[in-house]
Amino acid sequence: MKKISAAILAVSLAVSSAAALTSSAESDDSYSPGFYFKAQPSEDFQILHSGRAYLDTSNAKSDNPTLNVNAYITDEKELVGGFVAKWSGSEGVTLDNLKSPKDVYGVLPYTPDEEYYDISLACDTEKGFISVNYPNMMIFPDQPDKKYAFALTGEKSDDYPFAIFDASLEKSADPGVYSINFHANGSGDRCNIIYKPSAKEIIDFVPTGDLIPSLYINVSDRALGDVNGDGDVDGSDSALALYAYAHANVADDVVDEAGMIAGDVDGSGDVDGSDASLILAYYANKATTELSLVDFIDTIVE
Ligand SMILES: [Ca+2]
Ligand SMILES: [Ca+2]
Repeated sequence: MKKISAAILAVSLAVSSAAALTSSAESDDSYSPGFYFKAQPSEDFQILHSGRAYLDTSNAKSDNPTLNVNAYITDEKELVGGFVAKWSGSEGVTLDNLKSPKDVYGVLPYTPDEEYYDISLACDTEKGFISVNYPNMMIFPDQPDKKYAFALTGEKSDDYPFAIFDASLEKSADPGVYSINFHANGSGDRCNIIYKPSAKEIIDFVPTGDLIPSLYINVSDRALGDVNGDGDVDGSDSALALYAYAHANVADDVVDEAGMIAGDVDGSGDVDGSDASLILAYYANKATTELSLVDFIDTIVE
């Protein structure tokens, strides 16, 4: 907790030092930077077309299946000069093994002036709480030649995670949808981005909603697409997915939670006609393709 408090204090100091601080509510500037997660496929996790992760607990190799996740900032105009990102896992998700990009890749993603760089990363594994602070770099007005805004030095932000961490579940986890969520509410317990739309203006922005999408982890006790859990992915699974979609209010006794999770093969968050079609198309091509269901879907869905 000590590190987290230090991170909060650092940003408070940065904000109060800013010469011309404007709150986002008072500004008509419409720039909206945010954060997002991307999960990496691994032995126990598949990554669905939507970016959701999928875990089949019956086939997990580890007692604590572990998902490697990267956190990124969306900053298309490259105006951001500092931020605090905070997130936690839903019940059953343990966050751990937090690293900076320098730990992993040997470089920092934003490199205007490493001299001032003192990022802090804190992980409270008990509470499943992570806080990452890239301190405001725009607080040195006596050095106008310096470029204080972060500079993305790559072609796209996906090349540059600002933090890397693990999210693990128990192999015995109940089927359901788990998640990792950025903090949007509460003073001192929320995400915060400081950016500079013009030479004289600094904006303290709190990203919410679509600007900080959660990462979802779909957990089932059967393989993706095996809606009825008989060990195969075939036409009956497609039919069952379509039935569940058409009878959304009465399907619970026909398709259980694990089946509904397995049926959301594109990871949209729902089982619908698209999932039924994809399962059927995969089944029809099964004899002639070596692709997994996930890879097959990636080849035919935009
Ligand atoms: Ca089946
Ligand atoms: Ca779906």
